[in-house]
Amino acid sequence: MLAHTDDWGSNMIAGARGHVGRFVCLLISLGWAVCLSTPSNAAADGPVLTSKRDIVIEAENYAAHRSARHVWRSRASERQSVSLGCEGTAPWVGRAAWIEFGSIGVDTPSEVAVILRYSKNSSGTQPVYIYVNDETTPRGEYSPKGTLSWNLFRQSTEINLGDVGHLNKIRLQVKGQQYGTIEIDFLRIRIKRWSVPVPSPAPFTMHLEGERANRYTTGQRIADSNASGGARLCHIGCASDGRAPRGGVLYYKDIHVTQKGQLVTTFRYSKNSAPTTPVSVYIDGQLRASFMPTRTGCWTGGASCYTTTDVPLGSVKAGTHDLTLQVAGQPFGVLDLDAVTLSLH
Ligand SMILES: [Ca+2]
Repeated sequence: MLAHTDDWGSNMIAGARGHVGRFVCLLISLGWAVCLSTPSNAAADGPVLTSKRDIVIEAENYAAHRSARHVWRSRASERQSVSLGCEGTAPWVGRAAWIEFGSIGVDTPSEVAVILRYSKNSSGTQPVYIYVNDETTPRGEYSPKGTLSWNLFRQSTEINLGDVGHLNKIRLQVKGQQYGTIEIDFLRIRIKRWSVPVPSPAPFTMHLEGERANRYTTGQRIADSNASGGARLCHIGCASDGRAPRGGVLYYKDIHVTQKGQLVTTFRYSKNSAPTTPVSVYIDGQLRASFMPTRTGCWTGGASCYTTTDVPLGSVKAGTHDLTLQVAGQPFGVLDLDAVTLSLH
């Protein structure tokens, strides 16, 4: 059993090195202990943070190491700790060492800290450096205090590691000294600020092809390789031969606006008639704006025949709306409409 039964409120998690079967025990308020066995192959997946509670990993469950020395200690959690910083036998010469914990599995941006349970019975205050993921600069360091015996353990203060986009690995590293720098019993990872990103609603935008009006009483569909969707609605405001004025409406339905906001329509059109006749723009049957299309100099013949005009329509609620354009008649037409883009601002 690898978890700490005294770590109330902690995620009690085995490390990534793996053992044959493991148990996760939860103490509940009536004093019952509920133990769940997990398959041995689950250990290979490593701990997964599922709440704001701490992750505790036994030091001896490191995923990788250099010159780490496993030690049996009666007062250590699971009676095991890991010595860092020396090697061999007496006189225990100093040696650089590290242990790394992998597959920690914090995948949201968070501010994290670690707390070490450790012992130290060597001189000085040589620090332990703490690295995150594969970073080459330590995020934190901690100078262990003497505990009079390697078998007397204490907890460090909280060592803040700052913000991380994700947390997959933590490495504890020492330069090494005679008798060793530190023995680590376990590592506690604390999520100080749990930054679950709140997805902001996608900005609303909707593209309508002018020629795909659900209903229109003026205008004719015509193909044009320079038009959006390969076509536009021409002869809006005149007869099909382009001469006699003939007003009418264009109607677009099922405009699903995702949130409340200021709606702006952007019209793409061509125009080679006098700018004398405006376009009235309605939302849900209510007149919202009127704009005078700009003369572009040609109805068709290239992309330069088209221009765009932004027309603010005021506030709309989230929900389904419809858009109506209305023009009076004008010789040669008021505009050839290619597309309408709706957006919220
Ligand atoms: Ca079009």
